[in-house]
Amino acid sequence: MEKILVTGGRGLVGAAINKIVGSDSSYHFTNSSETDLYEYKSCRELFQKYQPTKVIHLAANVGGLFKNMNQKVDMLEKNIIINYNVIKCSHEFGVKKFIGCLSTCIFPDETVYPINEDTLHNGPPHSSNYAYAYAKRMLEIQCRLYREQYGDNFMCIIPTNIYGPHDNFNLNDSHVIPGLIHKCYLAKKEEKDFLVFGTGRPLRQFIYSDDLAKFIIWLLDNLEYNESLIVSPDPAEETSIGKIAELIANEFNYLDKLRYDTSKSDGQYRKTADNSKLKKMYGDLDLTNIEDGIKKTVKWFKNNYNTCRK
Ligand code: NAP
Ligand code: GFB
Repeated sequence: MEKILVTGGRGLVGAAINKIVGSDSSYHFTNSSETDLYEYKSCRELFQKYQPTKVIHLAANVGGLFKNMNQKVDMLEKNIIINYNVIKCSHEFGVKKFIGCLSTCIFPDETVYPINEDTLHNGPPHSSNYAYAYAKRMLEIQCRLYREQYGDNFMCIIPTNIYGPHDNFNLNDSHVIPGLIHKCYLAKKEEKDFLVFGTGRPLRQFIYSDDLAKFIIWLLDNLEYNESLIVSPDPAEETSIGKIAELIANEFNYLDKLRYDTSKSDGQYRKTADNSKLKKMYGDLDLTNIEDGIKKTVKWFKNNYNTCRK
């Protein structure tokens, strides 16, 4: 009998997976109110209770550029602790498939673009998020060591920037899309400028959470595959922050009040990722385009304003 444990189960990605498989009783979606994964004892009790055969490990201390710049110690320590606990328990309880989550932002800043899965450790990450980046790189190392020493089927996916319903819309800690959606909503309500940080020039590849969820579920059944895998749109789908800001402003009919605060950091200019390994395995990715994804996310935010994370 399969038992699939999803850590971070009520977050952006966890909620997207739940939407697809929620009625399937073989899945258990855990969260911090059920188990604090910083505590090894609590983590072990969770595994003891559910005896998972597969694990989708999403739980992490997550945030956008400004949270990463301002909370480096937490971003390193909390992520290292969570990952250590979950992987150690996954081995102890004989989990036969483990999928952890890295990010395209943890790759070397000075590298040949587009990045691919083999370049992860070829240089230091960008200064803005090196704490989170090194914690995530240790996740990849830990999975690799368990594969080499014990033959465990532990792997990592490497998503690019993710967005969609159930994201964290907090103005200080969030990623750019939820942050700008919340900002534009408030600016229009208070008849103020819609202030976008930085120059708007940096480039990003964005993947809608429902699309990422589809690939994670597909990978779960692929027991043989256990190497790191980039999950992103094509490099040509790179979008500027300025274009994102305009798409969001248009959803609120507020383009004329869009302004830039260039005193704020742009962070990494680009982190273009090569998704050819995924395309070779999966075929047509059939991704949600950025216009539709933002439209759906803005609609969800407006409909869930009172209860969403902000
Ligand atoms: P998220 O919405 O913040 O969800 C992360 C979840 O982790 C939260 O829901 C939280 O649960 C849980 N968590 C945090 N600390 C915990 C603890 N001590 N014990 C138990 N649970 C804890 O993040 P996400 O965007 O879904 O990210 C999922 C994964 O993708 C993460 O590993 C992240 O690093 C990775 N990733 C994200 C992005 C992105 O752009 N969002 C890009 C690349 C990779 P509660 O809600 O119950 O507190
Ligand atoms: O999603 P984001 O915060 O993180 O995007 P990164 C930052 C980019 O959006 C910068 C611009 O160019 C910012 O100047 N931006 C403009 C804003 N206005 C805002 C705003 O109101 N909020 C935010 N957050 N950005 C993260 C990594 O990098 O990527 C994390 O730091 C994580 O570790 C994530 O991996 C996926 O894409 O720059």
